[in-house]
Amino acid sequence: MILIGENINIMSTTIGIALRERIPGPIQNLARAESEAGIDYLDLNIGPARKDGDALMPWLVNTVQEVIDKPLSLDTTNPLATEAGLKVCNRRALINSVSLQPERLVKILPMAKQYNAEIIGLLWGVEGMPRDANERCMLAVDIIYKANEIGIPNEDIWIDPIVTPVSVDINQVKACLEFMSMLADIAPGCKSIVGLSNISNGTPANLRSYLNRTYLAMLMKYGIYAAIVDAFDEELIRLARGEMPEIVNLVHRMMDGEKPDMSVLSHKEKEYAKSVKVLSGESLYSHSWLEI
Ligand code: THG
Repeated sequence: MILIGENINIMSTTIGIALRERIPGPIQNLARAESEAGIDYLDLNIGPARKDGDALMPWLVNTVQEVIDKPLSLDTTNPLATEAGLKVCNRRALINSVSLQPERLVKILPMAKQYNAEIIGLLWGVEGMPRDANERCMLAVDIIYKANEIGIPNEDIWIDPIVTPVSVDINQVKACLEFMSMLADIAPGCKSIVGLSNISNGTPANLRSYLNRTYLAMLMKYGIYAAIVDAFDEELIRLARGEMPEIVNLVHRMMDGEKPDMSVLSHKEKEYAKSVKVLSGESLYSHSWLEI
């Protein structure tokens, strides 16, 4: 699995300041730390960057590629910022992301072709968030068709179904999993990717990783190709690297309907089992789901 570190993002207080003040040190330290933690790509998230995105993104790309040779994912909704980043990027880039707004598509797709970048196709339609797995399929087919049309092959398209927080809408959590089980059939050759930490947005900070890890194990049932993750969650990285096969097996058996005897599970197995119940909609999410 390809792991993309999420940590360089403008929402983080220290990184937000470093970006605004153009201080390379904290960003380069974080890039090194993410790299040492074992991630494969670095996500560079500057958000909407409406004002000076076209100056900020190239500065950030240069700041990071000066010290790290991993591939970069350019994460912004400002197409001018994306293009300015692509111009200076000295390796093959991943554009994060392309959605189905026509005005964005006409800018980003030719740009991806011109700079030979890969793209994340974000399943966000003209009417906003897709409501279920079928709407996601329609959006995926649409985006892939338009990308193919200008010469971007399926192998360069990473499809992101948009993970929503479990505390907001469990049906969307299930829809993402269902969509993942369909993707290989509707889009042969395309890759899959999620922003994993979205699942636990709004959850107490000390509990987020339980949901992140369990949802990743669930997505692994459908062969998830890549995930944008917290680079410093060591257990998550071990899980993704195939070093926790018993846990993954337990999660997958539960997804197939098996009801394990909770009284014989280890402490760790119980954490995962309880989280599977919440993420599959079997029990209702509450901040105390691990204690029940
Ligand atoms: N899909 C794609 N790109 C994405 C997302 C996605 N990019 C942004 C986001 N979702 C993935 N990245 C993050 C980055 C940080 C957090 C969540 C997702 C996060 N951070 C903590 C917080 O805000 O509380 C801590 C911030 C800090 O201090 O570092 O939750 O879905 N294609």
